[in-house]
Amino acid sequence: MTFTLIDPSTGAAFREVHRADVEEVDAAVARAVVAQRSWAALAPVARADALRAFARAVEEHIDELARLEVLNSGHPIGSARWEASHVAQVLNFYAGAPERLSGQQIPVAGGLDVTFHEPYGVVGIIVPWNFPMTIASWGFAPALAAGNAVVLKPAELTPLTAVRLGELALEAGLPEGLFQVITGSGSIVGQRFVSHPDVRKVVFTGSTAVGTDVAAGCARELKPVTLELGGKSANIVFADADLEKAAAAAPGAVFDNAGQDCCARSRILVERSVYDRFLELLEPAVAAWRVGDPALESTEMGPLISAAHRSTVASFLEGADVAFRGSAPEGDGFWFAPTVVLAGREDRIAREEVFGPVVAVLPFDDEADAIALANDTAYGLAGSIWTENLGRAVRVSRGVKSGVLSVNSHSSVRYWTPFGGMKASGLGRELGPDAAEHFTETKNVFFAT
Ligand code: TAP
Repeated sequence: MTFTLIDPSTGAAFREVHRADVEEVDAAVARAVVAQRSWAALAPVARADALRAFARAVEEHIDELARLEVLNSGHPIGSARWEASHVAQVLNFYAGAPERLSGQQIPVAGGLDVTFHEPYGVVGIIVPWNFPMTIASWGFAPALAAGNAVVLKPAELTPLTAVRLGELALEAGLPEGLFQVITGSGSIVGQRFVSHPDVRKVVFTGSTAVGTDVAAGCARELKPVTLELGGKSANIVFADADLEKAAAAAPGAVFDNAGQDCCARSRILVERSVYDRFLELLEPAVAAWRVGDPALESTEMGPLISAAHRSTVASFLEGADVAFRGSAPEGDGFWFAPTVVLAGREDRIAREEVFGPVVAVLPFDDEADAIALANDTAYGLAGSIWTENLGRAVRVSRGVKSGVLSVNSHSSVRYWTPFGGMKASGLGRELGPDAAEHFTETKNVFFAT
């Protein structure tokens, strides 16, 4: 059985990929169990060296990985190169972890009490199609560093870079079976990660609906799960902000990766007194956003991932009050012009994740109203606050229930700082200094003397 890959910028089929069945998953997990035992027994420095070698192999193939992502996912080449180098940086960062995963020595009477960070064993990682390489690395790099083996399931739409990373791991000298990439469907391969007794932890990134099912399945198996789910993040612009700067930055915050970004600031909340002025500034910034051939260095936004997804995104514009739109190529490919909608608080576009290049603009009255409006969705992943008032920046950033916020910036992801969502946006944190520890269980041993 195979599935067909489509180039989203042309709509043309270009490759068949193997679809694994349950028996193949079970065989991969069995290999992973064996590989993990030897990997965990290695000296920490040997695991660190192996991860650095893997990082070097990725660095040497940045252009190749980036071009695969352009073809498979329609990402602009500049972004795709950043993504590939980010994978190498994540590997290098967590290569520092094996030698730092220290336990504690706790004072007790009559003996010695020590804690150990034990790896889970085999970790199953399920990733979506929007950032196939980077999101996979947020799971596999710290999981491997902590002494686990990894089975990784890429999305059916975008498996190519993950498959290549699996080959590069072997070429770099990682043991056979330690890091395996299994292509196939979520309902077969993903579900088997959830139900397989030897997969001892699951990391799931994707939609809130599927994540909830995955979490329920893991609960039945008493299996820990990290969930990175959807978002409806707010970009809050106060009247005292540098409006030119805020308006110039707003398109990048929502149209990056054609809006197919869990952190997309897909709601712009603007203080009522500067609402009209902000829209005047936003319009030319949206018009200037360069949408087109992802293979060109100058392109800022490529196509959507599929025809089906384009229909879903378009459905959000039915009955919507469109203020203005940018441009997009005509013809084949899943193109969609960046779109700015004026929305009411109860509108579907103001509450549900679009996962496309559509942003809803809403006015607010004061600081308390801004916080209430920002929190008025099921989600809580990211967000931005634009103000020149430091006290307000502190108050609002403490008041907004999101896992990742930035002030006078839209930055969300740095591999050395924690990342993850509140409410329906997820459970647990990836990245940052503690991520490797999240792939371990604490064991306590008391030695009587
Ligand atoms: P999903 O449809 O949820 O798919 C995500 C992954 O789960 C895919 O690999 C999919 O496999 C697999 N899957 C599907 N059904 C499954 C099941 N029953 N059991 C186990 N695995 C299953 O999401 P998507 O459409 O690919 O991605 C978009 C969503 O991901 C958005 O909501 C976005 O916000 C969210 N996202 C969140 C983050 C973070 S870090 N919070 C980052 C990126 C994306 P198939 O390929 O077979 O469908």
